Amino acid sequence: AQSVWGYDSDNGPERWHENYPMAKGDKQSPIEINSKDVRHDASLTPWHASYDPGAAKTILNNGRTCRVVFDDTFDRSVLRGGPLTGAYRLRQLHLHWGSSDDHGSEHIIDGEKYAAELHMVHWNPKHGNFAGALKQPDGVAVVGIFLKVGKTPKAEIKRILEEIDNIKTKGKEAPFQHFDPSILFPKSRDYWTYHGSFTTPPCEECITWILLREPIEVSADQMAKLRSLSKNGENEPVNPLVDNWRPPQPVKGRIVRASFK
Ligand code: GRE
Ligand code: ZN
Repeated sequence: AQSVWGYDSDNGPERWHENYPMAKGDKQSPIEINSKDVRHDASLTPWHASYDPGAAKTILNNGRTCRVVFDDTFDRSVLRGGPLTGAYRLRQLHLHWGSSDDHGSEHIIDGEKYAAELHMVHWNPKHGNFAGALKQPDGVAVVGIFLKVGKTPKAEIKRILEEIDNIKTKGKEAPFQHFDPSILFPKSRDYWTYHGSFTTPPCEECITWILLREPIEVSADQMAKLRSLSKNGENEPVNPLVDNWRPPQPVKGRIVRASFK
């Protein structure tokens, strides 16, 4: 079996199950969503995020993604409503992206792949801590936001991209404070929801996905900036960090619900 998982042919998604058998489970993510198979659910209420800009701590490159980490030691930045019961605490956000603008998202909507997908990861404090939440079906809630290259780029993502030069290589970390990630939300709160998993090993099946229908726009330059991150450590040969997405997994009878008609 491969020593460390990644996205290359020798350690990529097709081989994750060798070390992480859950990767072949019945509730894996991402999935392909087809509007014709989605069930509108009028009982799905709106979701609300109440984020404290003071909870943002650091930004880092772990060689597989770029992640912003938040203080989750108390209920300071929380997500509630929608398909969720109770308040879930924001722990981190990160992105998945491609090597060109025509692919990079993990979820696929009616055949459409977006240039990137942003994941805001929250956990249910009734399970005590994050590790405990990963073992529970209602342990984690992820808001997924699609990024699309367009003419009216969202200025708010600049804050994250500005830091990229400071975390170019694997293992680099920089302070990232006073940031309210709700500035990244699109106008519409419409969403799809289903039960699935982490899209990275061990692929625990503990996630209530809340995927936002409206993508946010970024510029081609902004996407290029994201692709300038490296998988390699400092003073190692350059290996661009791109195509850190998992392909769609079997739906296996799961129903995707929509908050909108
Ligand atoms: C990831 O590592 O990509 C990830 C998480 C948590 C939830 C979803 C997800 O770390 O894709
Ligand atoms: Zn993710």
